[in-house]
Amino acid sequence: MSRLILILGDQLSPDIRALREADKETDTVVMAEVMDEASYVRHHPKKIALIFAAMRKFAAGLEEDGWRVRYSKLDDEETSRSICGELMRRAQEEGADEVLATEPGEFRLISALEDCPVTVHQFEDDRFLCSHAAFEDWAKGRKSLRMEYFYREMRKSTGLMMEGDEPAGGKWNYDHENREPAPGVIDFNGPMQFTPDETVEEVLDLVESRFASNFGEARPFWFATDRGQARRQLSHWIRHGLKNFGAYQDAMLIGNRFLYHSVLSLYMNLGLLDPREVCSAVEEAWQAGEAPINAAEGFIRQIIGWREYMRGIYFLQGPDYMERNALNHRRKLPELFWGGETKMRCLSETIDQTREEAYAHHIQRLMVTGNFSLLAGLDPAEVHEWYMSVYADAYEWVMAGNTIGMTQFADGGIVASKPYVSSGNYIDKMSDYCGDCHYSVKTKTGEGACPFNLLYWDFMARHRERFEGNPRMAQMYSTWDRMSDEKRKTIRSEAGAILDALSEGRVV
Ligand code: FAD
Ligand code: DLZ
Ligand code: SF4
Repeated sequence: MSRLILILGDQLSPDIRALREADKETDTVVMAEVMDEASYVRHHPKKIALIFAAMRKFAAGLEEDGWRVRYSKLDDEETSRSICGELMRRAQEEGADEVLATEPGEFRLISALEDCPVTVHQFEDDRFLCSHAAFEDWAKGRKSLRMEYFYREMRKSTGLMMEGDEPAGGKWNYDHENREPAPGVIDFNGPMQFTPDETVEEVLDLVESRFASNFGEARPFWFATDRGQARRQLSHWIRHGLKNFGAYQDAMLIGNRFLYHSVLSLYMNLGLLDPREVCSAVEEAWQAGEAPINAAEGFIRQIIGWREYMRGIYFLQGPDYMERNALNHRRKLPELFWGGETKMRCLSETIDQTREEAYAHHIQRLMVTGNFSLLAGLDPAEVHEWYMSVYADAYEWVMAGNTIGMTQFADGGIVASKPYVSSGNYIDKMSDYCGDCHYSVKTKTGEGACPFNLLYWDFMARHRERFEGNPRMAQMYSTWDRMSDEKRKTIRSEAGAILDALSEGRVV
């Protein structure tokens, strides 16, 4: 009896595990665009278009390669709602009684495959550099699971940027060289933009007709949708963007949405690029003297450090991780996150860009929308769902640690040793947003005071019991204590007014 080989929309790697386990002569590959996947959150239309277009091209490539492929388009009449439904339908058509799959990156889908009436064997996804077992081993018995220590182990096990047992250049981490505001001139025009071909155009029409009410629009569309294009973007960025990636990775600029960022998460997360090949290409550029050590190390740390670590945390913590709410934050997500009016320039800039590109870089996600959500006490599950909905690179295995852990401190401090919060000062230092804002970043209280300034101290005061014992926060509490009673009262009452306005749907 033949078997089915399931390839999901983010498993578009030619050597994906399920294909390696398969027999080209007798097995049939199943790929399906299904409504359950396209709607478990209200994905940005650009993300759906990216996935469907890349799936169609990948399926065509497999056929050219001699595989028998059964591909279901979303608007085919017979296509069922779910991946399991499609497996059952194809199993009957093909007379197959088992399915080989690569483990999905989300508990929801792993359970759906386990519960599917047809037998599905799920093989571990070995596109990641750290297996579940290796992460569990690393985590076992540790009091704290800090990324930096995990990262060192990953450097050793991959050998990337190592000189024997020592890190290249003598230091594990060059982050202190990586915190510069944007320079006067940015000599990089951003990611390569690809003109939609016939396949992409067909998908864009489909997405426009079926997902018109989702946040954002499918067109204009320029993402790479196959491995060849993704590789061109990798080379383009290494040649022109990498050298300044390190220094300016925390900078934010009105009108420059990508700065020196690679915009490669989209393609790595889909499987079009392998994280190993990306890291090796960066290491080679550094070895050839084409990129400084702080850029190469900083980038490799994001991939073998943060990316692998976030996945490890997700699978270690389990399905209830997304429900954690250590700070008991309950405020509903305000309309401004969906493009509603706001007078805060940093938020409007980041959210407008997110709607138009389905992309924002790390510091915009962390220190603008994430910082604001935490300071405003927004419900972390709603925050998580927002991020899952609006970014084209969003998958739960990588998103959860970033939202629930890193930005919202909802896991009580597993990912972050202290909450990532800041007043307006940080945003002012790293961006040009404040100069163009209704509020004044230099004003701490009263008319026109920057909401980040007020909400920052209010957050510290609200959560004093939890955080005052944290040595990394002691200095902030002594600054707070040195303020006059009157000033503290004013801050709390003005912050309270902002929080009330958010809860009542008034413009902030
Ligand atoms: P670059 O700045 O060029 O960085 C290089 C690569 O490093 C990225 O492509 C990515 O693969 C990796 N990386 C960097 N930081 C992280 C991180 N914290 N966690 C995991 N990988 C990282 N990344 C996603 O891929 N998917 C998500 O759903 C996602 N959600 C996020 C949500 C929040 C609240 C935050 C703070 C970060 C999130 N990130 C996510 C991480 C990071 O913001 C994006 O990977 C990055 O912005 C993608 O753009 P880039 O490829 O230009 O990244
Ligand atoms: C994200 C996504 C979307 C939008 N659509 C599909 C789809 O129609 N078919 C499919 O196989 N995969 C899709 N995906 C990716 C899955 O949701 C993804 O595999 C899981 O979320 C696990 O990461
Ligand atoms: Fe954002 Fe405050 Fe700066 Fe305005 S002044 S852009 S609200 S940080």
